[in-house]
Amino acid sequence: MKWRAWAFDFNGDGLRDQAVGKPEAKVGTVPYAGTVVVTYGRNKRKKQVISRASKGVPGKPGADAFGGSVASADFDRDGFADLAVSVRPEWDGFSPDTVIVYGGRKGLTSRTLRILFAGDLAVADFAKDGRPDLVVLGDEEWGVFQNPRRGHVRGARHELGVTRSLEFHTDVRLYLKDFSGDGRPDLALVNNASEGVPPFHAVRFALGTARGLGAVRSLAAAENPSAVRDVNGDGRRDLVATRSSDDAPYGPPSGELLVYLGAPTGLKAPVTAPGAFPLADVDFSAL
Ligand SMILES: [Ca+2]
Ligand SMILES: [Ca+2]
Ligand SMILES: [Ca+2]
Ligand SMILES: [Ca+2]
Repeated sequence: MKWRAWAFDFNGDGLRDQAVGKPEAKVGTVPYAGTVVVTYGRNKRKKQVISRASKGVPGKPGADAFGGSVASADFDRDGFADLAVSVRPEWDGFSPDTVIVYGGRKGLTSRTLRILFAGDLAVADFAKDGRPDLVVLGDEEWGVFQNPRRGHVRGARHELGVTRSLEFHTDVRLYLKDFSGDGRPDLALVNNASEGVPPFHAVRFALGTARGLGAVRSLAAAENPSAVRDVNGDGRRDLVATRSSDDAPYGPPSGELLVYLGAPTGLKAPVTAPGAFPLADVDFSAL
C-alpha cells in the first residue's frame, strides 16, 4: 500500500518541504534550546520555526537540543506529512522525548504527539501496509513505535547493551533494508564499542512482517566496518562485516570477513567469506 503523502510534504501540495534541525539555536533567552526551521516547497519566504515555545509543543524551552534529529512520514495518514523531532536534554532531570508535529493544509500545525523516548530518528514501514513506524536509536536503548498516532503510542524498547559515547568509540549502525526479499524492510543493528573493557560487539536482527517488526534475535557478533550488498547474487541483501577477535579481545580485529546472508527467514548466522567474495568486491563506501 502506498503512503498517502510523501515524507516532508507537510502541507500536502506535492512539493517536498525542508525541515532543518538547529539543536544549538537560542530560543528567547535560552541558549541551546534548539529549533527546527521549516521552509515550504520553492517558497523560501514561507518559513516556520518550531521549538518548545511553539503552540502545542509540550514542555518549554530548556537546554535540550530540540531538533537534534528529525524524521518525517504521514503518521496519521491524513495526506499531510508529519514531522518527528527529538528532544535530548544535556543534563539530568529533564526527560528526553520525541515530539510528532502534525502537518495540515497550511503546513505544520499545533497538533502534536509526545513519545517519552528520544534518540536518532528513522522511519520504516515494516508491515508495508502504508502505516509508517518510527525507529528511535537512543544512547542506551533503541525502540520501535508502530504506527504512532494520537491515543496510540505502542513501542517496544530494547537495551543496546552499551552506552553510545565518543569515549568508548561506540559505533552503532542501523540498517532498515529488505534482507529477506519480501519487499518489507527488516532491521539489522550492528553495535560496537571498541575501547570499552571488555569491548562490546553485537549484531541483532528483526524481520519486517505483516504485523510489524518481528522478534529481535542476536546473531554472532562482528566488528565494523560493515556494508550491505548482495554478495552471492541471489537478489537478497546481505550484511558484510569483519570478525571480532574473541580470542584476543584487547588486540586488533582479526580482519576476517563475515557474511550474514539474506534469506526468506531473515539474516542467517554469519559465515566466513570464502574466496568467492573477495574484499575488493565489497564497497564499504556504499554505506
Ligand atoms: Ca509541501
Ligand atoms: Ca499527517
Ligand atoms: Ca524483508
Ligand atoms: Ca544475497
